[in-house]
Amino acid sequence: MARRGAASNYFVGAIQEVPKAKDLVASLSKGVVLGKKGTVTDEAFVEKARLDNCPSVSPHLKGQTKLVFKPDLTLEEVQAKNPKVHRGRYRPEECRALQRVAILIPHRHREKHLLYLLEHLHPFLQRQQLDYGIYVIHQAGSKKFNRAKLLNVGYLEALKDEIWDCFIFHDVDLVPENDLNLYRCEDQPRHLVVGRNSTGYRLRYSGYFGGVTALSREQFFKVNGFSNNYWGWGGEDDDLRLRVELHRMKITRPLPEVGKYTMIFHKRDQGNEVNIGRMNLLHQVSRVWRTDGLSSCGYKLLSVNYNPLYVNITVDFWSDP
Ligand code: UD2
Ligand code: MN
Repeated sequence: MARRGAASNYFVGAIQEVPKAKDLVASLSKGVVLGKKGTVTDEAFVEKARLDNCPSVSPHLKGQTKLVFKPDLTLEEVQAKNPKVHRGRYRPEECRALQRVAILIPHRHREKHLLYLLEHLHPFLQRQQLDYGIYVIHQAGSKKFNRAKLLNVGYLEALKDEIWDCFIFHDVDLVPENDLNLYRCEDQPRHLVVGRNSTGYRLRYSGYFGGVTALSREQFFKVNGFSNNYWGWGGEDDDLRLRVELHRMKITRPLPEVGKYTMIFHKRDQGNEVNIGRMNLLHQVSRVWRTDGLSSCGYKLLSVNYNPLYVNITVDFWSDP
């Protein structure tokens, strides 16, 4: 299934500048994806062709679900409950999913949150009858955290496995409460978090674009992804909104009763202090978006592990301000 090779995981021995972001992005614009060697088996295609398309609304949706977070939950338990997920991937057996969706989760030192998210997200996505894969992009080292750059890495690396149609950029600590909040892309970028438990389920401000967003492969490519220059907390979500608006796209959201999330309680992490330069960066978006983004995203790829419930991509970055 994966196009990177047969091994279930591999380590990049010597630290090297692996990504050829420019090449990948250039080839995407030509409609070709690097690494695609026609390795998807013919049987898989034949089998897929035989299935009817899944309905636009899955019959398995439950609506609002009650979330329980068990303090002693283990990864083994979550794995045992998801026997049909392999290497972070699943596709419905009964029908052909309408979209291939990659969930990208930026991560460092939030293992418990990741466990709770995996526990809830896998069954949630399966009830939605999605052909999906979960990627966790882990920032190694103790440099300032860079959520946006990690998500750029996730996009570029995930496309080496599969030509995903849709990308969901997902905080590790946000758990969707309502199955009707569909994790798929539409003709405009979508912001899936209307409200959180901690803010009385109200939208924080009208242009708010943080937490969980859905952009198609083309929409994200068109805006050149996220900026790589937001180190520490804040601003990167507004920057992406400005990129979307510059391209005359219009953000849509689910209804308030549908776009509900529980944010697992946390304090501000060490290494993710508020970025006091974020307002200056936000003033430059229209000038720099072409040169700062997917097209200029350099990173050291340390490892890619195909775990049962998610693909773990570990990266390090060269510098922070
Ligand atoms: C808000 C936004 C978030 C982002 C952030 C500003 C919501 C619901 N979310 O989150 O999308 O725009 O503000 O940067 O409004 N993380 C780690 N380890 C760290 C630090 C961060 O894994 O040490 C990841 C993790 O996925 C986390 C995300 O980055 O959920 C955002 O960081 P946060 O949860 O500390 O920030 P928060 O809740 O204010
Ligand atoms: Mn948070």
